Amino acid sequence: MIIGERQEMKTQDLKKFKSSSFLVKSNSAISMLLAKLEIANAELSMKLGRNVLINMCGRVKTIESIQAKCRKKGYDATYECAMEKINDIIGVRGVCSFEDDVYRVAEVLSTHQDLKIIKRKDYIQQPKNSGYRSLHLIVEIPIYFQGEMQWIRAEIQLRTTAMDFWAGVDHQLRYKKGKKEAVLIGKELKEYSQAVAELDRKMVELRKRIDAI
Ligand code: 0O2
Repeated sequence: MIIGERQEMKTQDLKKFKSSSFLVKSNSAISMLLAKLEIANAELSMKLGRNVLINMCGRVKTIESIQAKCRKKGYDATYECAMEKINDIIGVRGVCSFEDDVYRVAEVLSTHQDLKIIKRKDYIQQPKNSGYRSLHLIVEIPIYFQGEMQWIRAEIQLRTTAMDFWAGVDHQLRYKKGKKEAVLIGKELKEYSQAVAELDRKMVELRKRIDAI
């Protein structure tokens, strides 16, 4: 297959993504991962005396977005290939006020025996070219369905409120890619990513001073 060649998903593959079993397993994985974030938050809140995760959410990637990612990456637009190669078909996000708490949440999750951490991508220490910053964990979680256990892959994105704000604005810009102004705005947004990193650093310092009072 030629990379970038436009491929539409066949009916049989679309059916698999729309099937009840796919949706039940995916939504179960999201519920389990959100529960894990809740538990990590409770544990850290108890220890630190403050709420650590201030927002969490989850979603199953839309079929359109799965198809677009297959096209972009040059993968076959089949159910099997997408499930094997795309890590974020199932995704949850946890948002913290402070950058050091992002790592605390990841640390607590790494102690959960029923969560396999397959890959850790630290875009906070090494931001993406766009300026995107977040900590990503590619994980597998066991899901029991119809008498069988299956490890389901998912992506956990952990970030601060400031990183989340930045990523939201950048996401809007992505839909305008190809337009002349978008390049200029992208450059400006990259500069603001550094300002966001600086703000995150200052906020941790401020919190430490508050804690010390
Ligand atoms: P969306 O918006 O979620 O549909 P790889 O794991 O290396 O095979 P992948 O999955 O592209 O490839 O990994 P990467 O780069 O870690 O990106 C995973 C997700 O992180 C993206 O999913 C986005 O949600 C988010 N992300 C990565 N880079 C950026 C960025 O520059 N800006 C913003 N706003 N988000 C980013 P999707 O499917 O690309 O997008």
